[in-house]
Amino acid sequence: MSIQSSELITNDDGSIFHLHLLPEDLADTVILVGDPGRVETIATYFDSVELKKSNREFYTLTGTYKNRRLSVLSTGIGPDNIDIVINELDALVNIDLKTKEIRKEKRSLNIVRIGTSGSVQADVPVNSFVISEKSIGCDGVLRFYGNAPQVCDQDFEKAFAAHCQWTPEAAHPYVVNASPLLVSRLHTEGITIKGVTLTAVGFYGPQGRVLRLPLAMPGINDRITAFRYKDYKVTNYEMESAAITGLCNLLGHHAATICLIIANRMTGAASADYHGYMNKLITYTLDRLAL
Ligand code: R1P
Repeated sequence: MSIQSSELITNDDGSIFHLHLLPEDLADTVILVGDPGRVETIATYFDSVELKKSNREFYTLTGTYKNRRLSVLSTGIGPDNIDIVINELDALVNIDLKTKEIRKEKRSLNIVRIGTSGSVQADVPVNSFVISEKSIGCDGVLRFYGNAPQVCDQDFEKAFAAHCQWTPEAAHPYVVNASPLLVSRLHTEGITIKGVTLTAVGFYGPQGRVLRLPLAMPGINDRITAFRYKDYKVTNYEMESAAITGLCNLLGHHAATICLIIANRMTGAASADYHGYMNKLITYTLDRLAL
């Protein structure tokens, strides 16, 4: 049965609606970044570039790094864009865009987000590299998918919401696991930290920042920092990891996030060399993916 055109929109050239990509444009390993400028930064390390396509905040570049074909794609900021990006990446490999029929043979992509992030633990300092072994989504994205509970750690969710006194009016947190294969490929003892990443739906109130407006959950960041579940504690805040991981788990792709800590919300420290450390994180991640 084919999917209706209104549900899976393609452009005149046959490309997918927002990303403007054709199936052949995409490598099996896709690096996601927030900033379109970071796509160019990553490409400076590539041996060759075969394709550049952009639409709105979505800029895709495909090339090779140490002979491995890779695509790099910018998502812009936030989990709403992630819903578009992951569904369209999946459609490119698992749906025939001409007939709009789901392919019988499914393909799995490796999807790795390289991002920036704020630490919520004093012992996770600025300039460290954190791999999100688990992600807590406070963005609501996964809640719109019927089979989401199958990929969620519901005991962790309950413990987190109870400890943090989470207000029911805010999207209820969901907890999802990164691909163990990608986590072990990206992790090096002494270089990276495995942690739990909190994915917020905004940058200010949703991450406990107060400028002129009061918070619905005052003191939330202190409770998040103090929360413990088994051996886990929340390490960092960003805005995309949980939606990427949750959607990839539902669709059968492998996902992981690795972030540079650029600020520490507990100590008030900020990185004095953000771009230098981001370049180190990029080359570190590319080398691990090229293995
Ligand atoms: C907020 O400033 C943005 O920076 C972080 C957040 O997740 C959010 O997208 O990540 P990126 O540097 O990857 O965009």
